[in-house]
Amino acid sequence: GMLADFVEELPKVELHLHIEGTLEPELLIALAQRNGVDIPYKTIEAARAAYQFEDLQSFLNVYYLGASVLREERDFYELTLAYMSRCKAQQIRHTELFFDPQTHLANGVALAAVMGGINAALRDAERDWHISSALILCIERDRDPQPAVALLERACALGGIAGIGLDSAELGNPPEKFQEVFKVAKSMGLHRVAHAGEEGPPAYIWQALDVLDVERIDHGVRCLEDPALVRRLVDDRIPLTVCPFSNVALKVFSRLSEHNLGRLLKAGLLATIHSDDPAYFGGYLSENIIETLSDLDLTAEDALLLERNAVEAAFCTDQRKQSLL
Ligand code: ES4
Ligand code: ZN
Repeated sequence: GMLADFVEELPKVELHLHIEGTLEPELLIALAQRNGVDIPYKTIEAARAAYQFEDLQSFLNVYYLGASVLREERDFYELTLAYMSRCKAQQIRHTELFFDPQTHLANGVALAAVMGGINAALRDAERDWHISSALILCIERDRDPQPAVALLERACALGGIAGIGLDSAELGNPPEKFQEVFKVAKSMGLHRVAHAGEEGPPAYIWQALDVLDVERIDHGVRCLEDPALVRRLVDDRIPLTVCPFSNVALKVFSRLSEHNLGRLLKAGLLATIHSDDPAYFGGYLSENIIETLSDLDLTAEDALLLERNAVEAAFCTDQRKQSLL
């Protein structure tokens, strides 16, 4: 339809994307074979059939299993270049990628292999397709916070890190556990974001703001439960990187037409739409925007507002922002 055409052609910005969550079943099966990693699915169809989730934890189990086929630097290069080629096809001009180094280190993969592969693909996509990017190192909140500072310092020494994030199982793992590594990140001049208010309560969003000093909240959809928090987010123009397909797949909302994005925008919040783990949740950025706007009776005007919000929320230079508008 007309709205779909408009959104597909619109220059777009992705701000909430886990690179490991772009591992499509085809590449998953191919890498499992190439690297001799035993995974419970033998076919592409069996892998897709396993992508049915009850909540965040049931998803994470499948996601970390998938990530275990990534072993060599070229695996990370191929994964990232395949994603950047999707960006080219979807008119995504700037993308900010999360990665989960602790998972790969636990799998015995060197940090230099992970970052070397990702950074080389980002460089090639910038050179060949003029897609700008930023790489955000995610700390996994369901692991021990203690080794995080040394990891961050090692990653920064390798180059290409724009910011720090906080992801994985939210409930029972409040942001305040990660105060030290976020403080070090700020002192190093890094950007700071955290997943909060996806499954967790508004108190976790407050902590992300007040203890971790984050510049954006990833998800944040539960903020509407706390009017004082909404005032804070509106007054400080804190972006919320909302991922509608993810929220439905993980049963944060029962269906897309029940999503609260329309209410977030009406409250004056700086909400944006993103794709989170598109290989697992059924679509990339264009599909997320088109289906969400359509199911919530939003318009092309709203699509423009969402993309202007995303440009404002992006971690790139003002000059690059001008060229994205
Ligand atoms: C994630 Cl949807 C989501 N939430 C938290 N952590 C994650 N890591 C990858 N996807
Ligand atoms: Zn996420």
